[in-house]
Amino acid sequence: MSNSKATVLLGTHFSGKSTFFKHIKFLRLNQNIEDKESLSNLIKDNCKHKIEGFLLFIKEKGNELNLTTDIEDTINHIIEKQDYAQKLFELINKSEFQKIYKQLPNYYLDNNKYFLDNASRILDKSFIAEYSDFLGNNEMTSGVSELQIEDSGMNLTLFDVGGRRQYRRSWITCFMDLDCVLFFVNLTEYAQTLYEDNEVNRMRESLTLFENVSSNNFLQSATLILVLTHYDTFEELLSIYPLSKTFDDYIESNEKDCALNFIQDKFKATAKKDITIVTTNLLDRQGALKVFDLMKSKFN
Ligand SMILES: Nc1nc2c(ncn2[C@@H]2O[C@H](COP(=O)(O)OP(=O)(O)O)[C@@H](O)[C@H]2O)c(=O)[nH]1
Ligand SMILES: [Mg+2]
Repeated sequence: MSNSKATVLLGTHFSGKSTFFKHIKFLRLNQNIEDKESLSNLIKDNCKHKIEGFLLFIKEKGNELNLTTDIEDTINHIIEKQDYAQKLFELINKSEFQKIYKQLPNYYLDNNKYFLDNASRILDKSFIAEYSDFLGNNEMTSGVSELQIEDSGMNLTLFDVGGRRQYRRSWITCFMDLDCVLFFVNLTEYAQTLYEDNEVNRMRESLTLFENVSSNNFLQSATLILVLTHYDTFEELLSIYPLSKTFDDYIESNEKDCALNFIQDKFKATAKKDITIVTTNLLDRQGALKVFDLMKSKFN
């Protein structure tokens, strides 16, 4: 048996492919973050951009949310004056404002939660990005990135690819001689649509894509692992955005893992070959290692 193994990471955008790739790169190559200053500035800009989008969204929903005049005025001030300092920190730390935004599905989607929860630290003058910021921030992947590592006596190659529709054409270039496909699905995407087409639910797109991948002729001999990510925010989101809004065949339940089982069953039913499923939180290093170890166990 060859000791060279190749794995591709597939899935729609924001499903966690690059986060997993970053973890493995850092853990196995013992790398440090290069150019922390540029990264810190980039994260600051992304944070401002995200928060502005979030505040605009809240402002638009103003009446529905029963915002007080004080909160409304503060939001207007921050947006108009681009004042991402004291006023913003005061606002997002106000318990009455927290009660409002923590009830919005948007808070749990994309990486809004990371940016809002960490805004005071990130927007502080002395901010220097840490490993957790490197993971929490996201950059869109367009081309194919390759990582070669040695682990447990094996030469492992990982390919990370772009998840948006326009980048999926390049996926096929990585499909030759693969041993494993890690197919990433963000569990919170049932409440989202695609960036490319806001008429299409993201989890439905994942289901179609998963079916195509599982029936692809080039991938028949590869092990297929479904990696369900964002488990940490999934539970919180379920309580404010019911799964039955997306899947009308889902019967709402208070049972902890009912929604998770329902989603797993949907993917199992579409798969055209055997699959293994793992559920994880990729912001946690152990969460990434759980996936990595499972993948390696398939090579033994
Ligand atoms: N809360 C949470 N965030 C995650 C998880 N996995 C990835 N993310 C975040 O989701 C965003 C998109 O992840 P990324 O790996 O860039 O997705 P990709 O488009 O599939 O490469 C990043 O900001 C990550 O920090 C997870 O399990 N839980
Ligand atoms: Mg990516």
